[in-house]
Amino acid sequence: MLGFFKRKGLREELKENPNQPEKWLKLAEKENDGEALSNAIIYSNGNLVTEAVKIAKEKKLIEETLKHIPDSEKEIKALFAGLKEKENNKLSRARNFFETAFQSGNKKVKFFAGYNIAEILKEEGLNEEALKIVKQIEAITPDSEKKTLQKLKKELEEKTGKRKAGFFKTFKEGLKKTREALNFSVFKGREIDEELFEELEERLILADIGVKTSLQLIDELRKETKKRKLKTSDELLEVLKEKLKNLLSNYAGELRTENSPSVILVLGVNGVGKTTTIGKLAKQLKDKGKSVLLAAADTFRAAAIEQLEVWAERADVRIVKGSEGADPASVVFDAVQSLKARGEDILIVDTAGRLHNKDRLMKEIKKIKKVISREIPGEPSEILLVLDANTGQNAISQAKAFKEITDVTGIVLTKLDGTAKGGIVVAIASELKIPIKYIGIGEKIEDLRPFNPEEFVEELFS
Ligand SMILES: Nc1nc2c(ncn2[C@@H]2O[C@H](COP(=O)(O)OP(=O)(O)O)[C@@H](O)[C@H]2O)c(=O)[nH]1
Ligand SMILES: [Mg+2]
Repeated sequence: MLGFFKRKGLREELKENPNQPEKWLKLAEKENDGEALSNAIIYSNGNLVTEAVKIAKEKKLIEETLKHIPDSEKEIKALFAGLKEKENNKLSRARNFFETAFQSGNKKVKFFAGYNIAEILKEEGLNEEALKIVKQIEAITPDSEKKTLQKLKKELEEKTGKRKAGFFKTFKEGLKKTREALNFSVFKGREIDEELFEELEERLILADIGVKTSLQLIDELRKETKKRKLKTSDELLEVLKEKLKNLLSNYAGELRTENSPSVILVLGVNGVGKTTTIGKLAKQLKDKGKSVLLAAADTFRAAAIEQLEVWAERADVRIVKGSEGADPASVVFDAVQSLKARGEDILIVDTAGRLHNKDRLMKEIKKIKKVISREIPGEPSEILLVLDANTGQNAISQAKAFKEITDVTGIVLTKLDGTAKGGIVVAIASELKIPIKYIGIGEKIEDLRPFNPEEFVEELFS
């Protein structure tokens, strides 16, 4: 009896005061009511679409809901029309509808449309295309759907050969320690107060985002809280996420390799991961169809030359080397000649970064650059500085020292997998203003990844 009155009560209440999307949802779920479900979506401006899609599993309810969504809500209507056609197994019609819904400005509608497109493409064996869509919607995945999307992504990566089952380290694993250090989850579901700001500030500093940048971020968050009248920590975290993405996307960039031939000069102190990075990069460029040559211009130690030889073999590319103690610039000269003679695309130069003798290093780099630009005008097109994320704030000092020696076109940040100091990425962007081009998250060839700020920030908060 009581249940009956209650239910009746809810419907009555909504008649009088319809702008209560959560209650419409409740009613829809209880009574399998398409009109209520449509109201839940419309009154929430599409924000309850995640919950609505879950409820609308049966064909009949999907059809009922579809009838009640007004035509003016073009994308939401298309989403449900797509669900209906998919249910009827009319996949190409469904896909057309989802494509329309995919244009929605509402992230949740866009996500579900994209997810369904990816599923249909997979069904049709178009795995590459499906993976492309998955990557497009990754950054807008609602929390509740993250696992599902990652599962689909993994499957597609395995199908397209981008991942050998259970072998590659995922990006998620690579950033595990930093994510744990930041541990943003403890800030969820709280009120915004002074204590929250202080804890958050401390957390940012601990993750090596840098004192200056952390203070700046917190300051901006305080202002935004007032301006946007933020109430909960969850809203605040969303704003922080936005800020980090904006900050980082100003300092991300792709490797320039359009010129043929082009030369990439790789700098950095001993042990940061130069040779390893060069090996990984050589393999990746080769897989893209480029012909690659390596120059072993770190002639300081015989072991360094041997190590590059091992990588050349692994990546199946040629190497030019001198003997231990040879003049690095003369090795580079030989390599450039060889590159030109064979008409190869890209030369990557490994160097010895003995920063303790700055004058000597400066002269050495200057000489190498001169040899290159004399033989191939306009080159080197990239001067990459490799930094080890484990060294935290020290990496910033190293970068500053190298900037005084030569111009740097991009940064490779290695060993993010072994450190909780991944926040250094943010410090690099905000303090050095040099684009981060790659990050290293392990020792294997596949563990060098182009730096993607969206993906990076999402991982930190996941
Ligand atoms: N875990 C991890 N180790 C790395 C990464 N990059 C390089 N290393 C390791 O760091 C060590 C030094 O690398 P190496 O390339 O010889 O540094 P170089 O002296 O700058 O040439 C090696 O043991 C590499 O395997 C990375 O992204 N993650
Ligand atoms: Mg080396």
